[in-house]
Amino acid sequence: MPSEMERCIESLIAVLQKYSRKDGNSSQLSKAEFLSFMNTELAAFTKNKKDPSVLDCMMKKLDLNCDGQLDFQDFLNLIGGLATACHDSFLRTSQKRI
Ligand SMILES: [Ca+2]
Repeated sequence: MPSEMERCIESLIAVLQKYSRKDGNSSQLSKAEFLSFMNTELAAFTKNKKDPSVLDCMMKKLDLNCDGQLDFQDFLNLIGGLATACHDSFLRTSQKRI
């Protein structure tokens, strides 16, 4: 039986692959795949962003080697940043309760 952490890692890989296989390089997200991923998997985040250029900016910032594709490390940087923001928000909420 995989541990909870091992299942989380498997999930990260599975989600990336689900979107990265749609076109071009099957292990990297093109811009279209990135938009599909964000609008499906992180819809709660994207629907608050009324300016569509926010996702363009995110893609450019994440694409460190500027090849128009997001590899697994770029993807982890995105998830890490969002997870950090969620964690900070969780800490702020729990501190208010004390
Ligand atoms: Ca791809």
